[in-house]
Amino acid sequence: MKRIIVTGSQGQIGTELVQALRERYGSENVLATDIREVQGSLRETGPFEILDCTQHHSIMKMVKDFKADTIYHLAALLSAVAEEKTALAWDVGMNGLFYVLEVARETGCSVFFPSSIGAFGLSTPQDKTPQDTIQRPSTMYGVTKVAGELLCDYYHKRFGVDTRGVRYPGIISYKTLPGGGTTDYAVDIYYKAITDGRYTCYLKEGTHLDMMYMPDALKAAIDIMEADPSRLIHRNCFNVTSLSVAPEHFLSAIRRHYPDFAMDYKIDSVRQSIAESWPNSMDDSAARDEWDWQPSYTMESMTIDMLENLQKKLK
Ligand code: AKB
Repeated sequence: MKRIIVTGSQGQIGTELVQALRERYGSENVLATDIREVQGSLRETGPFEILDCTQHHSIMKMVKDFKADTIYHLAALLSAVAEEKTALAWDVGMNGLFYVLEVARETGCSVFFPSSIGAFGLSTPQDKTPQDTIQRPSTMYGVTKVAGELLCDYYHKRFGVDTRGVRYPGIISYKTLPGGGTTDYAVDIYYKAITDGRYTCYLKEGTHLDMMYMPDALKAAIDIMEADPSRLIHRNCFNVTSLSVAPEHFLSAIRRHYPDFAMDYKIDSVRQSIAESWPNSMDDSAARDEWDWQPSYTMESMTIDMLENLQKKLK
């Protein structure tokens, strides 16, 4: 059975990935870690430790004490907040990953690293963005993601570390809120549909971005780490996507269930320019070919599930 450490476990993906990993591999085999103390389900359902992943010795001690063989390294700042806190974004995004890879090299751990659509930039082809293409991002988040992809490839080729990863699109979930991303509107809109019946969107109508429902994002993280390595040509940073959507598509999908739901726009120039530098839609055929990636949710099935669960949660 795998012995897994998850860093950044209180983040949007971490909170739910820890539960999914505990269900699959056994609670006692999945150590959730974060720089902040945690209460609630992460602590109640299995082991939890404070971990600052910018400290090599702390990661090494944690891996040795837990006898870990796999690290899901999720600690990072999201795109909009990384533009505010560039030094911290670099420290967590780059130094954190570097130390995780060093520990993996020394101990033989496998490493999962989540890259993002943020690893692309304005000079990238925006429609059906290929797996291998131009990557000149204009954000600190994007710089750390591209460098992270390269570093993971380097540690695999140079030292044989089993590094794997995906490029996530915006992720939508009713359980955990994202914190400071460009795609956060796609979560906020469902909350506001239930609580206020209206939403003011900070991205322009027509701004297409890739999105994915959380259960598919969790499946991608687990499936890539379980994939047969002899089939993997790319290994790190596989494009994975489910939906290519703009704000008005969420409006229509929600209106099918809440006909009076209304939306207006007040554009946030920082997040709008980040969104415009990202793909409209990614080509994820490499992931489909090399490890049988396939998302399960459509806009309609995701919207029904989000609204049903948020009704229970918020009322
Ligand atoms: C963000 O908006 O920063 C993230 C991402 C797409 O990487 N959700």
